Order: sequence, then structure tokens, then C-alpha cells
Amino acid sequence: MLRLLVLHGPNLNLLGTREPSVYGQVSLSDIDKSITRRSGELGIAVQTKQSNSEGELVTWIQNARGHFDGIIINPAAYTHTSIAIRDAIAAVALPTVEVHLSNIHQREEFRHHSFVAGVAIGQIAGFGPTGYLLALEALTTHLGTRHTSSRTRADLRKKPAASRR
Ligand code: CA2
Repeated sequence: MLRLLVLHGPNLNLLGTREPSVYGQVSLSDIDKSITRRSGELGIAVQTKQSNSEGELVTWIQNARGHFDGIIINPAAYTHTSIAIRDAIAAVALPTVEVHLSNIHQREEFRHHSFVAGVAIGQIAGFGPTGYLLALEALTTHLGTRHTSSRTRADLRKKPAASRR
């Protein structure tokens, strides 16, 4: 069974309580519930965690190696500042999808640059909480395709040439 780690960065614990015009009215706990529900439908195991601390996020990313097959992360403000989070993602070399509730490219100039984007397999921004569900689909497909294609290569090696036509 695929195992995915979902990480939420600083201040996302405030979702649904402040700035609803920017970040919506849905709480982080509601987002986590919908992630868990969808992961059940997809037949994957998911763990969700939130931290306001850069170091804690770095430690969780480091510890993901061997326990998870991929990471979904909304690094929040650390997106735009944290070389440490970027380096941790690069070091564990687990496929990582970056998620943002808002479209960071439509907002202030300082939000346009992401230190994480260069080490992520992709970025999803601007779809609100749905972005996490899109990330689940994308990462599951990415990992499934990778696994399927290596199985297919092994199957092809086993079959005699005549039966491959
Ligand atoms: O759009 C996103 O998901 C962001 O990662 C959210 C970050 C922001 O710094 C990024 O540029 C884009 C901010 C998260 C703060 O969340 C709050 C939620 C409710 C009230 C106040 C902050």
C-alpha cells in the first residue's frame, strides 16, 4: 500500500478562523478529514501533520525516508524563505508535491518565488482545499505509473519474444 505524508506549514492551523477572504472558511481539521476520506477511496495510507516550526518540518521530512513513498507539502510562508526545507526534500529524494490554497503567482511579488518548487515533482496552487485532493491523485498516479512501468519491464523480460507480438 502506498504511504503518503501530508505536511502543513506555519499558521495553517488558523484556517477557518481568520482571513476567510484569502484562505476560505474551511478548517485544517476539515481539510485533513477530506484528505483521509479520499485516501481511503484511493486505497492509500496517509498521515497528516502541521507545524509552525521550520526545524520540526525539516525533521519530519528527514524521517519520512523508509516510512513513506511520497510527500505532499504546503510549506506556507516557508515556501518563500526556507532553503532548509528545500534541502531536506532534495536529501530524502521522495517524490514531493507542493500545494498552496491561494494562487501565489497572482499575489504579492514576494510570494511568486518558491524555494521548494525546484525539488518538487509539481506545484498545485489556487484551488483551495481541493488542491490537496488533486495532489493525492497526482502523486498516487505518479508513484503508480512508476511502479507499473518497472513491473511491465520485468514482465517483458520474462516473456519469450514470440508471445510479445
Ligand atoms: O496559499 C497558501 O497555501 C500559502 O502557502 C499560505 C501561506 C502563505 O504565506 C503562502 O504565501 C501561500 C500562509 C498561511 C497562513 O494561513 C493563515 C490561515 C488563516 C489565517 C491566517 C493565516
